[in-house]
Amino acid sequence: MKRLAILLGMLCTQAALAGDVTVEHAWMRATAPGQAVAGAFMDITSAADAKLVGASTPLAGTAQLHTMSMSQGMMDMHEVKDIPLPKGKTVKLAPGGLHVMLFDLKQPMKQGEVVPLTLDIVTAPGHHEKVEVKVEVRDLGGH
Ligand SMILES: [Cu+2]
Repeated sequence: MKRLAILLGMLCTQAALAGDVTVEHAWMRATAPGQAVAGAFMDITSAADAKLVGASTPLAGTAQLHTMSMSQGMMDMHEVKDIPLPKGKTVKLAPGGLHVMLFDLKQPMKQGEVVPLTLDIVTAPGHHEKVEVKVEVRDLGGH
């Protein structure tokens, strides 16, 4: 009986960890030959207050967290050190706003391909959680 209780406790812990962060609608645009930089977009929902602090993919040299804002009538893009994920709220990374910027793309990204992206999310002080995301490459026509 005691053994069963321990086992159930372990299962519950694992389910809670795996269900902490949900990522949906991850996508990026197809890239032109020679294009080395592209943004990736997605909807992230965390069950607890957390923050996205980084991302990586084997298909790009580096990835940064970016935001866009209007500055003196121009769209200005710059790096942010983290993206807050308030409990239960869906944070949208979308064109014209927050995004994951991929640099030094190792190959052109074609429509229908899937780019594996690992998100580094801090769910509690000092506790990092890796979330694997499949980024769908879409061709929206025109560059
Ligand atoms: Cu950017």
